[in-house]
Amino acid sequence: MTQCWRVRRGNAKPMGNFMALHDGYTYIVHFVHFVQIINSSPMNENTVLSTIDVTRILKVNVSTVKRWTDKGMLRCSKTPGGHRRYTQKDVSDFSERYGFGAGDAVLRVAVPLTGTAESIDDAILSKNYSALAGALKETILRGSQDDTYQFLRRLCVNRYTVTEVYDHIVGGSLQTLGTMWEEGKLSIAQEHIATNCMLAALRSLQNEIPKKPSIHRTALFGCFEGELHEVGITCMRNVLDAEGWTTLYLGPNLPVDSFIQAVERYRPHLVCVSATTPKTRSAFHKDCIALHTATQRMGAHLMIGGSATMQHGAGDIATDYVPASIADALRWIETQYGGRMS
Ligand code: B12
Repeated sequence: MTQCWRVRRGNAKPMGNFMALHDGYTYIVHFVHFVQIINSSPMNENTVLSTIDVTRILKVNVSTVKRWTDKGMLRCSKTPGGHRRYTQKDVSDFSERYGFGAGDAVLRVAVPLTGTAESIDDAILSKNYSALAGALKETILRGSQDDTYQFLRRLCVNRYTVTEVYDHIVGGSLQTLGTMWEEGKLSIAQEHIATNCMLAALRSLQNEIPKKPSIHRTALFGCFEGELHEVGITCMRNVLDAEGWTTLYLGPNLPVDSFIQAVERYRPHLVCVSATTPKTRSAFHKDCIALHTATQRMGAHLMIGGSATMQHGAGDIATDYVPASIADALRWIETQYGGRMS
């Protein structure tokens, strides 16, 4: 079990079993063990902690604490015998500065990070997206949904924004996977296991993320007929869901007539499509025109993302916007609908 404490201006407040990620507060997620330390001893910011105490609070090993200390990231004093001593304030300053929420139930990544000697903790602190994407790729290839979920959750606990996670780390890991498949280093079965693992983890993560109150806007998400690449719209759906939108997920492989019927029935404010491998350029443009006409008629906006938009001429596509990324889409949505996206 975990406890989450919300901290602002020195005022800590328990938040229940999970963290809220979107409201600009600093969250420090503690194991019950740490909560017990706090509860059992009268602790204040000058309370002196040993290296072992700090490893328990931050949920990292002794060598990581020593490395951070030696790099000057984590302040400490030394006893006459040369032992490191920390105050509670040293640890909370470190957490605050580096966004390292005490490692709540975190994944201990068993695989080495590809192409780098850095540990996963260092990669998180230094925002080394490619190392993190490499480690995430190894995790999904092992097919463990829980490890994948814990990996993504850990990034969120450490205050990675959803756009960083989706655009750089999730996107980067699957891109490398695609290259491996293209080079014949992966079987189709392995690729399917890995992608399904990612999709399942993204859904689990979404169930945990606190949602903003409803803003009474609806968005539809889908892919045209024959299109199976759905990770892009899954990410976008997660983001808008957390922002208080009502989201309806139509999924991959949807005939355009059914898409249009859904627009007429649910009257969304926004329709999001992901396109990666359309059957033909002309079929793709035909679907875009049909859907765009329908969304315009219903007063909705249409957004079409995915790599096909680059290959098939972003400027020629019948749509209101072609986002280059989730981050770009959020900026556009802010300009269209107002509000501030997290
Ligand atoms: C997973 C995967 C599959 C899975 C998809 C499963 C699923 N449920 O989604 C399966 C196994 C089904 C599959 C099948 C195929 N695939 Co495939 N696949 C991939 C892979 C490895 C990852 C795609 C992915 O999910 N990326 C991660 C997401 C997050 O990235 P993304 O889609 O680009 O989205 C990002 C942005 O573009 C944007 N975005 C995307 N959409 C949207 C929408 C909105 C509204 C917004 C705001 C933003 C947005 O936000 C995202 C985050 O930044 C890629 C490799 C790669 N380089 O991408 C190949 C890849 C896309 N596949 C490829 C191919 C060739 C195929 C097949 C034709 C293989 C075959 N011969 O059968 C089939 C076609 C299936 C079909 N009819 O659609 C090629 C495409 C090459 C090309 N452009 O022509 C790639 C690039 C692999 C390669 N290197 O050759 N594939």
